[in-house]
Amino acid sequence: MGYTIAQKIIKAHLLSGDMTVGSEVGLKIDQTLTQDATGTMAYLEFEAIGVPRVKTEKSVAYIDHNTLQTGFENADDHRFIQTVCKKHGIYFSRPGNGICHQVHLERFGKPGKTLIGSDSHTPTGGGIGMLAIGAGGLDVAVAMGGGAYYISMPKMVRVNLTGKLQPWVSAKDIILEVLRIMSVKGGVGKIVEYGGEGVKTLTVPERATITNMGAELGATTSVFPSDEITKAFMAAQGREEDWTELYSDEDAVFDEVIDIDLSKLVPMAACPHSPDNVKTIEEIGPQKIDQVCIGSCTNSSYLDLMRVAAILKGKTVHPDVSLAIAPGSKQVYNMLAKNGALADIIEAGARILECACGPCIGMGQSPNSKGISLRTFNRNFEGRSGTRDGQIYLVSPETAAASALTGVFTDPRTLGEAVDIPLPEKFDYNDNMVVAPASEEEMDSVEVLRGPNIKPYPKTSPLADSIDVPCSLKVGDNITTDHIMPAGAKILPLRSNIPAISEHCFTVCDKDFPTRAKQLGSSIIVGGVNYGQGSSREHAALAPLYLGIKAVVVKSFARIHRANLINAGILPLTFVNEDDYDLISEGDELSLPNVKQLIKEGKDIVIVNKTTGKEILTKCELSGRTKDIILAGGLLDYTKQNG
Ligand code: MIC
Ligand code: SF4
Repeated sequence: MGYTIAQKIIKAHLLSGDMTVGSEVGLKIDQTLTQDATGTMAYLEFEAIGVPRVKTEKSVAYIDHNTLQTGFENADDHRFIQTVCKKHGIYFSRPGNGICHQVHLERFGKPGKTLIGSDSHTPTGGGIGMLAIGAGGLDVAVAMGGGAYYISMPKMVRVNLTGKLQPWVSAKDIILEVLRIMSVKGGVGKIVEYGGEGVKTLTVPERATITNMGAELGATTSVFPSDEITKAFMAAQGREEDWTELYSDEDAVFDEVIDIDLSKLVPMAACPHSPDNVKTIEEIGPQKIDQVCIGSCTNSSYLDLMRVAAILKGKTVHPDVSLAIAPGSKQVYNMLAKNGALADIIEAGARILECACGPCIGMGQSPNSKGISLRTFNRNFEGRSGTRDGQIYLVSPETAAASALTGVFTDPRTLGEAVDIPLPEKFDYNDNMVVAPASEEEMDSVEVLRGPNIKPYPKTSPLADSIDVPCSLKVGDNITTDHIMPAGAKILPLRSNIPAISEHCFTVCDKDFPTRAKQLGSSIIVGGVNYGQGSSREHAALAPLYLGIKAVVVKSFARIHRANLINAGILPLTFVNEDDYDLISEGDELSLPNVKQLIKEGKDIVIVNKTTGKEILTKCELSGRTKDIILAGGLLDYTKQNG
């Protein structure tokens, strides 16, 4: 039996486990990436582990999220990350160099290698045939120290692409179609591999749009073959020697196959407030819009912005629309500036932002109240834009630019003859904004500079014999990490200060939660299906840890968040019978007798609702390793104990 691309990479990096679906496999990690919003914590954790120099082939730290410097906090964090990188063997991509995923694809990614990143959109690297996976900061810290990264062996999904996209239909429309078919939880426990004749019609930046937004499926990752098109992209980046060919075997076995005829796709949008709430632009109709934002790690490549520039050239943005554009990297920005496309964009009236995440993470450009905003980004969760009642639609750059001109949802196919932008033979690459680490001889003399906002990792404690605590919060289905630990310009500067950021935990759902949880001392949270979808931010586990949360009981978890809870020593429990969700109300007194012993023995855990007298059966599927992590009180303690 042959192997899929992902299975081939896993096999070549297997440190433990046997690749049986659902069982735990430990992988050797070749490359890591961090960004600044998760990076400060990841490097504090790396320091706590105590390995002097990273053991990976390449580790890169990017500054791209917290770039709005309205106080000392973000600049202090950047300086901390820069100095920590210098000391410990990590490359540092300076603010202004671009969004981690875009830059990593351009400059560092290599087909066939493993990459983990403390950001859920790390699968962007799958666009060049990497096994690129989003993880919590602590997992990245462990991998930098040479430790394995563990996943539960995923099922394999093949998305078979046939035909060719019609003019004006975009890679974004392909991933929107996949989301429409599979939903935001359809990818949990799976790796999505793209294949078929249609793959040959897609450039690397287009493939990367698809693997990037594959994160919204809940998938472990997504991957494309590494072929002649990949080779051409890498050669254009001056990195042909980093290219290797990679295909799945003819007789590879997939657990699921999805067929998409590219020629049948039309421009689409993910409507508020979920990336899988997909409709065609035609179905939405010519509704009035208020804002258009073009950029983010999904759609800010040179090809994307050249198409946008061509659409805007010689025209003016509609008077009722604010158009903001953030190029994905310095390379893209520079090339647009040199070839005149930037002038076309400026001339049309766009507001040009620095190359960073910006509005995608609520760092500015929040829309007006009830504002309809078309964005080329990957997430449209409620409130994420910074405007609680903002109505965010996720669209292709072509749809975004066309609509910015007309002031209403506009199908770009109405623009007439399509623009044909070829991939450049040579990108204008220059790594002068990447700072290399100190040499082994010099590293000891580097001083790590810490600002006063940087506070240590919260206190952990080993799992108690029994837990007797109330339920402090009950939430519904599809809770995102943006609900648990909101982002935005006001809260993001607190990412290295868990006590301060905890004051915002779950405030989107219940503004009194942090105070209540603190008053209760210790408590449990109850949730529905796909709890913790979205971002990889471990703060969505560390803030609850700080607020005394001992267990989270839900119908089902999203992958990265569940791993982050385990890493933080918080018990991730699932209802054996989903209907039992109804048997716990906020405020109920709960008891988990003998929980430590039951975890040790791998048995189901009974929650006694002391308020109602009802008993609820829950389970906590743990491998030997994750069991030990939970018993130790989290991955940091476990790693310190186990070396
Ligand atoms: C996001 O897109 O939600 C983020 C911000 O990039 C997060 C990381 C974070 O919260 O810092 C992610 O995707 O993991
Ligand atoms: Fe940045 Fe947005 Fe991409 Fe997250 S999804 S890495 S916030 S651009």
